[in-house]
Amino acid sequence: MRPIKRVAAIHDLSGYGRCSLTVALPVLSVMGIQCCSLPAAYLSSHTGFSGFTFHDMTGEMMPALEHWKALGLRFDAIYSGFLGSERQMEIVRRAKALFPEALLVVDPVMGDHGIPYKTYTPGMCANMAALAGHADLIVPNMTEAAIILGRPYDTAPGTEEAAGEWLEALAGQRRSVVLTGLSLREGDIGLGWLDAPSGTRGVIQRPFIGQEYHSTGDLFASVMLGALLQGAPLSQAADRAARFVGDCAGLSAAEGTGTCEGVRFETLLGQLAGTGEPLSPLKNGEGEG
Ligand code: PXL
Repeated sequence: MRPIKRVAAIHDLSGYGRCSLTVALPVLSVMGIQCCSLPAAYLSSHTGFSGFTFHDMTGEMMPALEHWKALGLRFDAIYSGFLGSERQMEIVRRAKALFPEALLVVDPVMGDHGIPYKTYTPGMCANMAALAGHADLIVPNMTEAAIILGRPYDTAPGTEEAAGEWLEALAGQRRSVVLTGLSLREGDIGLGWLDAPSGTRGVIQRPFIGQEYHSTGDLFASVMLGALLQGAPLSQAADRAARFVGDCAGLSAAEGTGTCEGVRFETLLGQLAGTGEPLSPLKNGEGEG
């Protein structure tokens, strides 16, 4: 039996609001991937709601990573998202040093619509941009791409050619990039992708559902990573994730879900299941390895 794929997921845990670990855990699990969680902070809700509580977990992070190392764990990917402090960005880099075999996937969560999230200071944004520079794959939205590149948000690309230039700039010489929130035509939304190992790039556009929901980037990145670890090439993994997010947004719009609550993915999770290897019965004495 193929050993289970394993991800170290370093994001916040927000009790309410469908983002970060509360998305990554169910998505990766249903796709047959073990999601080992390293909560960077506990929030009662994501920062889009007023009055949220915030408990920093920085002190737990290196000891947890060292414990995983002592247990002899290996990771197929280290997957980071929303982080709570500059120090945590350094910890993600140290995680990669501890587990060099892992693909470093950085969703450089910093903001949306040209505005940083409430807890993100300029120093944190600079450190996140530096962390992105060490990643194997980054998944910025337009706001985050503009911050990383030091370009004004209102110069974000609206043509395939301009998107290609942003992708090349974000990729540097070695990084793969999926740039979300790319709209090439009125009524469409999608992404641009650049696969560094093959040197290929392209765009994907889908009809815009008409409502923007909170934290769809977290759902997108988690599904895409799951598909990548199942063996899909980057373009197919991104397409799968875009379709799933689109389906969840469509359901949310039909059900009247509040945009701050994130998209209703729970009842559609089954769409993601069963695409890994066929299950084989466990033989006596066979463990996880
Ligand atoms: O979806 C990104 C995200 C993740 N985690 C927290 C957030 C946000 C966006 O606002 O507030 C806590």
